[in-house]
Amino acid sequence: MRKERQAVINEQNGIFPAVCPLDCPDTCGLLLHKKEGKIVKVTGNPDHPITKGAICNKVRNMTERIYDEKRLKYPLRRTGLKGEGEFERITWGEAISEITGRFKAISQEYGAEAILPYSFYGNMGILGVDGMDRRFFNALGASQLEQTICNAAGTTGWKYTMGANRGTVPEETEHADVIIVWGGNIISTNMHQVVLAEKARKAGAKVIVIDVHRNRTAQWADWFVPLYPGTDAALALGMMNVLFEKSLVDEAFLQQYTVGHEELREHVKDYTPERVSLITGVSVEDIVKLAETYGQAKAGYIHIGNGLQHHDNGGMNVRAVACLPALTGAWAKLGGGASRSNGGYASLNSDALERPDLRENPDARSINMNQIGAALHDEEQPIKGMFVYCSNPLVVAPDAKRVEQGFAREDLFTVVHDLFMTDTAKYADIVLPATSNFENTDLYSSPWHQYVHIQEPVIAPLGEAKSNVELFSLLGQAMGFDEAAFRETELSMIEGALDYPDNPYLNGVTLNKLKEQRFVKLDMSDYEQLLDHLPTPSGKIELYSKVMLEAGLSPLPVYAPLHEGYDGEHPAGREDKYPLMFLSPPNHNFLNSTFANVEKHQKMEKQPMLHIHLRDAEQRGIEEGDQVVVYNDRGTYQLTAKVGEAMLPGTVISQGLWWEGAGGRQRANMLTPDRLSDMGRGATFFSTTVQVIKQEV
Ligand SMILES: Nc1nc2c(c(=O)[nH]1)N[C@H]1C(S)=C(S)[C@@H](COP(=O)(O)OP(=O)(O)OC[C@H]3O[C@@H](n4cnc5c(=O)[nH]c(N)nc54)[C@H](O)[C@@H]3O)O[C@H]1N2
Ligand SMILES: Nc1nc2c(c(=O)[nH]1)N[C@H]1C(S)=C(S)[C@@H](COP(=O)(O)OP(=O)(O)OC[C@H]3O[C@@H](n4cnc5c(=O)[nH]c(N)nc54)[C@H](O)[C@@H]3O)O[C@H]1N2
Ligand code: SF4
Ligand SMILES: [Mo]
Repeated sequence: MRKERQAVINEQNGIFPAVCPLDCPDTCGLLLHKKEGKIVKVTGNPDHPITKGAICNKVRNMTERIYDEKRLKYPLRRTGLKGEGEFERITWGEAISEITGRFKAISQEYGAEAILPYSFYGNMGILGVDGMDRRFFNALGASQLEQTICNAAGTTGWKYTMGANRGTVPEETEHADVIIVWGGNIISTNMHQVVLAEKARKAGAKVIVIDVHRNRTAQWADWFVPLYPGTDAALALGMMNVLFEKSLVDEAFLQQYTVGHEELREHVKDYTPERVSLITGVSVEDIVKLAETYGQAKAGYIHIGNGLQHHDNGGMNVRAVACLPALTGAWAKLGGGASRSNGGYASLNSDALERPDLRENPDARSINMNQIGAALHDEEQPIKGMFVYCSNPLVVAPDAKRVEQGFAREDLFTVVHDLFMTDTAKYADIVLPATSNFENTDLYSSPWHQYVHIQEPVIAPLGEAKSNVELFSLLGQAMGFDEAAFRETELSMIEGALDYPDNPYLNGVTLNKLKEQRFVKLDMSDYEQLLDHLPTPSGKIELYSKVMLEAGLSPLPVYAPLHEGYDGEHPAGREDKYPLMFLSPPNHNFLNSTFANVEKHQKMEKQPMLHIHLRDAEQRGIEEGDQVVVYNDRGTYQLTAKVGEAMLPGTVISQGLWWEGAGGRQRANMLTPDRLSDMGRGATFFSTTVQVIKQEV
């Protein structure tokens, strides 16, 4: 491993192929331009069949982050109070021995389940986040983390219907003639889907955006349909009502490929356009027009975003939308169908990667990452040790004040491994410097397209930074775990991950090919028969799901109002002390909390803003540019008002996960609830109500 790494790194100048490591569906092919041992420019790789040389502004400016002077270069030990950010430099040897010493002591006194890893996908490299790290925590016997902060609700709702995370592949979508972008801001979050949709549009397709916010994508679309937050299931059911009423359904398709269409046909009679209009805020005419436009399409494609599923009823929202292409038979048309995540095509050998066999306590307790604040307050089964990597929970997890209070506990031993001194890292006892992805070897697949990538180091680690793989391998050995698994090289781990006969899509994807070509397409020969053997209990699209019934859910899609939030059918709520719904989706120039601390990206994004409707602003004496305070019982968030009509009255929106250490004033998640969604125990960030007042100066 060492030799190969050296060979690449020593090549001082030139252009090196790479892959974008960020938690973004596009997984772009990149080119790194190197001069005198430094990356001086990042461009798109024109040879990449899907991303074709185009990349976003965030990553075009990636060198600003890689070489940011604020990057952590050495291990640190806290000297000040938790949260103060005062640390001293220590050696790796000291860091490792302190961590292993403390973990051993905690295990002895409280059991290893008192230690909790907290990670997400700050770097999508699979070896570092679903590989060596898992081996370490498995062998340690630590508590397990339910990683449900992103799309768990939607995944579950989709899987009840379609069986697996496999939908329409991107290349096909340029053949669609009606494209519905439902709860996704793809201009900012999936830019190459926009390129494909634009191609379709040139050939006559219509693009419709269904969203609570006239975001960048809605501004680009042919038709923007605004609705009240969390009412998507009602809208989808209203469309189904019209599709059945007007005989715009494909009866032959329903017969052959679905179960439960007769039950659904009866059931949606309750969702008349009149009732659905009241719930959603979409006019009766628009509901009918939407259903007709979709029902009459030759090949209707629905892109299901993340927005509609970050709600109390998020699973059902996605479940309901996922039923639509089955009604019209769009699945059978080139370009038609739907996709939410296509990650299921590239599923890897997770047993080989994560080695669950190293765990002696497979029933170890599991903690939901959305409820980390509450878990850190649990006195009966206390968490005594935390290991945070590839995540920034103080900024990204809901109910941030409780999270912060939890991390502030003096009796909690916390390690954070990151590239930067994040708001979370300031609460750590030990902070460890992480390499950027361009400094390591790792394997990347895309949740959207069907190419698998390898990344090998293009520059040497900055300072004393170590990759996740190197770190957890070191820690494992220092703990005395003598299994060979802790000495395996990255390349050997990649071979293990790809050796997975259970997934025929991986046929022919090998380490050798990856090393030669940098990215390799999955074997998609099974794709044509996708609908013939869906991994649902019936093998068909389940419009009625017995499994849901067994899980205590409605077997047919239904609309349920949010716990905290209003729709037209529940107008009394509007008298409440928190009369506005607050949504905090991603912004254009950050990637979750990443880049929020990079000056260049901050400048591109300007400042944290609150979009507020003219009517709601007038009622509060708020004008454009005013400083406002958004608050509820959980916390406060200070923002600058942007007054307009970008959403229905009653909804306010602030994009982007700003953080305090990066110049933000408080954080969006100070306001968000840690309730779990109806399915998949997912996050409910967007099911929040608030009040807004003008800040007196
Ligand atoms: N630039 C950029 N790109 C990113 C990210 C980023 O932070 N910045 N994050 C990445 C990650 S991890 C993810 S998961 C994806 C997420 O990307 P998307 O799938 O685009 O999802 P979101 O941006 O969370 O939300 C999309 C839209 O849903 C809307 N929305 C909120 N509630 C509702 C609702 O109830 N109904 C409907 N119909 N719409 C609603 C929001 O207003 C927003 O416009 O993006 C990835 N790409
Ligand atoms: N209010 C609100 N909250 C949200 C969302 C929202 O829309 N609104 N979106 C949610 C969603 S969809 C998601 S996916 C989560 C994302 O939550 P996270 O995954 O936690 O957020 P990121 O900012 O992507 O990454 C976290 C950290 O990983 C670090 N990192 C990068 N590479 C490496 C590495 O190789 N090793 C180590 N050790 N660290 C590394 C980065 O520097 C960064 O600090 O946030 C969720 N939170
Ligand atoms: S963040 Fe997304 S669009 Fe930007 S380079 Fe990475 S994969 Fe491509
Ligand atoms: Mo996400």
